[in-house]
Amino acid sequence: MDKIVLLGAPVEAGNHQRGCLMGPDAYRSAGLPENLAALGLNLRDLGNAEPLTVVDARSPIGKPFELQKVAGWTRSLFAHARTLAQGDALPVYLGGDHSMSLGTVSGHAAAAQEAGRPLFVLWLDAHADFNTFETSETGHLHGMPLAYACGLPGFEPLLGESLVATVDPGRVCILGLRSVDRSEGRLLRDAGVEAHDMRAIDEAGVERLLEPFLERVATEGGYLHVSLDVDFLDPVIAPGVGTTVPGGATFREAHLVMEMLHDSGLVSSLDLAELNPFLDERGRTARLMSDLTASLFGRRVLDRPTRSY
Ligand code: HAR
Ligand code: MN
Ligand code: MN
Ligand code: MN
Repeated sequence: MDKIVLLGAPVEAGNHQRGCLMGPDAYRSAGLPENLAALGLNLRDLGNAEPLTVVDARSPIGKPFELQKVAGWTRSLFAHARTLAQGDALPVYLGGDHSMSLGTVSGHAAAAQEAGRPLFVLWLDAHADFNTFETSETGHLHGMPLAYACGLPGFEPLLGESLVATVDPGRVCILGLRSVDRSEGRLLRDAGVEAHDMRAIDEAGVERLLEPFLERVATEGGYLHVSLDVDFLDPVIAPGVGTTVPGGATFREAHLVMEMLHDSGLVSSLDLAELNPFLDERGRTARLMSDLTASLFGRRVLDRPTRSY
C-alpha cells in the first residue's frame, strides 16, 4: 500500500488526565507527515475528526467517565473508519487517548465483515484495555476499547445500538502487558485472547511471538488493524503518556515489531494512541512514535529480501 490517509482523533475524555487533545498536532509538529512522504508514500492529511453531539448515552451499570463525550467520538470515528476502510489509502488515526479505538476498531470490523474477510487486531500496550463498564475500577473508557470491539456486553450506549460486527477474540494478539486488573484478566482468559506480557518478550523476543500471529493473518486472508499505545514503550524512552508503567518495550524491540509489520505487508490500518504532549519532554515521545510509524511504512537501514508469509 503506497497511499496513506491521516485522520486526527483528538479525544481525551477517555480518562481524567488532560492533554491527549494535543496529540494529533504534536505528531504533525514532530514531522510524521514529512517522515512518511520521504519514504515516497502518497499522503493525505484529512485534518481532525469531530465528535458527534450525543445526549442519549446513559449506562445502567458502572460509572463510565464522560460517557456522552466518548459516545460522540465513538459514533464519529466508527463512521469515519468504516468509510476509510473502503478507500484505497491506508488510514492512520492520530490520537487521542485509547478510547479513540472504540470507534476505529469497531468501524474496521464492520467494513471487514462487509468485505467478507476476517479482521485481526494487534494490540501493543502495557494494558489490555479489556474492561467493561461492570469490571472497570476507574470508569475510564480508554481502558475498555478492546473489550468493546470483541463484543463484550453492556456497551450499547456508545453506538446507540449493538455493534454491526465484532472482532473474534481468537484473532487478537496483545504484546507488552504489565498492568492488567484482576477481573479484566479473567475476561481476557475466558475470551481466549492471545496475550503476551513483558516477561514473554524477555524470554522469547518479539520476533518469535509476532511471527506466528502474522502467519495466521496471511493464511486466513485477513485485514490487520494495529493499535499502538505509547505506554507499550518503556517510559524512559517515551515519557509523554499519562499511564506510564516501568519495564516496557525497548527502542529496538518496538522498531523490530514495526519492521516486521512492514515486511509482512499485512497491515491495513493503524492507531497511534495515548500520546500526551502536555507530559512529553521536548517532543521526544512524539518524535519516537513518528519514527516507529516510519519503520512500519518501510524506513530501514539496509535493503533486505522481502519476507513472504
Ligand atoms: N486498567 C486500567 C483501567 O481500566 C488502566 C487502563 C489504562 N489504559 C490506557 N490505555 N492507558 O492502555 O482504568
Ligand atoms: Mn491502551
Ligand atoms: Mn496503555
Ligand atoms: Mn485510566
